[in-house]
Amino acid sequence: MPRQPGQVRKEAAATRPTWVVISLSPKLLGTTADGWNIEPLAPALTDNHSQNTEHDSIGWSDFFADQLTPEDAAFAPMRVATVHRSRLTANFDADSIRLNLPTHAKTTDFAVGDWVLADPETHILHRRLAPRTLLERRVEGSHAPQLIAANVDTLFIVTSCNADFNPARLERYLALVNEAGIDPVIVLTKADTVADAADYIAQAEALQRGLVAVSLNAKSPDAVQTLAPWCSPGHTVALIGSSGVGKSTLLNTLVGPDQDAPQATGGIRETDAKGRHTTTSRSLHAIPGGAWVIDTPGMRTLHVSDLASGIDSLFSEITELAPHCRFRDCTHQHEPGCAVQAAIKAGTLDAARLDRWRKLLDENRTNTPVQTGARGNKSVSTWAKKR
Ligand SMILES: Nc1nc2c(ncn2[C@@H]2O[C@H](COP(=O)(O)OP(=O)(O)OP(=O)(O)O)[C@@H](O)[C@H]2O)c(=O)[nH]1
Ligand SMILES: [Mg+2]
Ligand SMILES: [Zn+2]
Repeated sequence: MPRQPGQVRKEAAATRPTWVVISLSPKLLGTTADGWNIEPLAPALTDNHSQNTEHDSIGWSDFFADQLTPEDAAFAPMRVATVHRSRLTANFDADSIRLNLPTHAKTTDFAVGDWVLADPETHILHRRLAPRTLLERRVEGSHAPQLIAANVDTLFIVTSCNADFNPARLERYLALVNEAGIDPVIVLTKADTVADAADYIAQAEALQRGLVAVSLNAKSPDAVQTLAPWCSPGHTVALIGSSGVGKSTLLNTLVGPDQDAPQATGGIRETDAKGRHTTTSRSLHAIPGGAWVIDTPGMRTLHVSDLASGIDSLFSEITELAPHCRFRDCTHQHEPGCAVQAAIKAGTLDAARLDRWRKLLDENRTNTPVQTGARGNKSVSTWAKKR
């Protein structure tokens, strides 16, 4: 079988725990009086595989097992590895397979990282399991949001210690990631090109309360150690950021030197550090140690829409001051008794950050569809979450 983009190397995958998929294959699944129960099957598996019988070791958990019904008996869970216009591939039984879509299904309804049920022989897709987390973004001119990645535990927002570093753009990514309920980490690549990355780390960590930023050389094997706290077995991380920041370089380092199909990487323009959009599709990869990593194409624009709560938590130091303003509808511009302006005067809040907060909120308000309720009440749409 020709190797698909994003395919997990069979040898590498074979070293990974895959028992959950095996344990849920129809041969081993059974209905008990009280419904599905995969637990009793685990001991049988331990005969062949004495370790790694933990159900979450490949990212599978009770969250997905609880969605199975007796009607799903003939199907096996598989994890979507790549999504293309007309085809999907998935990891199943330590192999990469092409999923056959039923006529009504569209590839755009699936995200890399999704768990799906499919026939283990024909690979005909049966259904998608509801994801635990879903990163999606609104694309201008399209009603449906674009699905970026599913079932991600940590989002590595990747930027470089060079002209790519831009607090306002990082804030946009953070708002998106917050809204999806995923933990963000800022990963500063190209630390080897600067004398000291400490200033970049400090600037990045100031963007959100509790935010962690790390710096590394994406080409160096040391990067594996730096990112290890987020790459424990069964965990899924995704790399997002603009083109040329080193997402695919980092992915190759995390997968290690033995892979036969490394991700392509490309140079950047000297003048402004912009990349060439080398990666064109999202893909899921197994890495030694048992985590999964999703590589994504560099984003050109990040349209801010329907991210009100993500923006609120991003700028929590401002939103927490607002109730202390004298007027409930204070715009924090010229009103007397404004707690936000007082914080700026006292030097505890950065005026540039207030400015960026206002711009992001305005943009979000302009782009978020407003729905008219049953009694004519206007409410902000939560279209993305209602699908
Ligand atoms: N010196 C140095 N170069 C790096 C580092 N990370 C990436 N590069 C280089 O930066 C360029 C772009 O790297 P890619 O991995 O292709 O970037 P990308 O983020 O995947 O880009 P797209 O696929 O276009 O989104 C390549 O020439 C890499 O060798 C790093 O930490 N240090
Ligand atoms: Mg790339
Ligand atoms: Zn105010």
